[in-house]
Amino acid sequence: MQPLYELPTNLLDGAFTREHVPARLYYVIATFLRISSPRELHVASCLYPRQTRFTMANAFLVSKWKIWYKSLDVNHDGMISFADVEESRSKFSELHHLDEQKKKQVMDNFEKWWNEFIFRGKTGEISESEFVDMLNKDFTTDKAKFKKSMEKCFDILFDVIDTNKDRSISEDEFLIAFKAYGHENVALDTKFFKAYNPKDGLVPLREIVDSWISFATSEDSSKPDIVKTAFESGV
Ligand SMILES: [Ca+2]
Ligand SMILES: [Ca+2]
Repeated sequence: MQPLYELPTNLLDGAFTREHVPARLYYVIATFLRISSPRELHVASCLYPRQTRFTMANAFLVSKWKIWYKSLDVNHDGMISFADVEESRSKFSELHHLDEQKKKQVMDNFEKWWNEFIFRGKTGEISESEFVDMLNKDFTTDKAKFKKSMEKCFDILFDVIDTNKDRSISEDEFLIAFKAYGHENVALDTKFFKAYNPKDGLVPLREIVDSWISFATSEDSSKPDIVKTAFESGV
């Protein structure tokens, strides 16, 4: 880890005084960490940028978050808002011809999912940059925790999409889900589904969930990304 401010090495064994470091850094470190020796300052200055420096996920991952944002704009008005929640859950219930009890469950589940993973405590509209910033903040703060949260996000989402609960996604379930989310081009949706190489018309739920976790969390552009490829083809 690179320190924010490199102390001259001949100071490391000497006394630490205000003159040795920029005033702002001295203030931050001395006030909040209550340290007095140059060695402690050196350690602290290594930790300091972790908490305060603006870091960003790589361009590959950011480009995928932007694709994800666009894919969630169900009514295609350029913004994510509660109208997208309403439209996706109503369409989903209609297309599956759900009875009243199941429809209510789906309505509640969709809303909970959007609130927890997309709106994240915000109300009203979310712009693309707000969405990317929120994901980036969680990603750069704690990658393992972010991955866990994305695992939960897609486990829940595809558990709802797997309406017959056989832990597989059929072509029908896949197409209805994508139509409900405003992706109405059946030929492209079908091509997307076929990219998972379905066996007997089914793809294991785990495989689809894993592809989305990778889509939302992986910075490795050398690995093919099935979700990114599909959306870039026009899904
Ligand atoms: Ca919208
Ligand atoms: Ca199923």
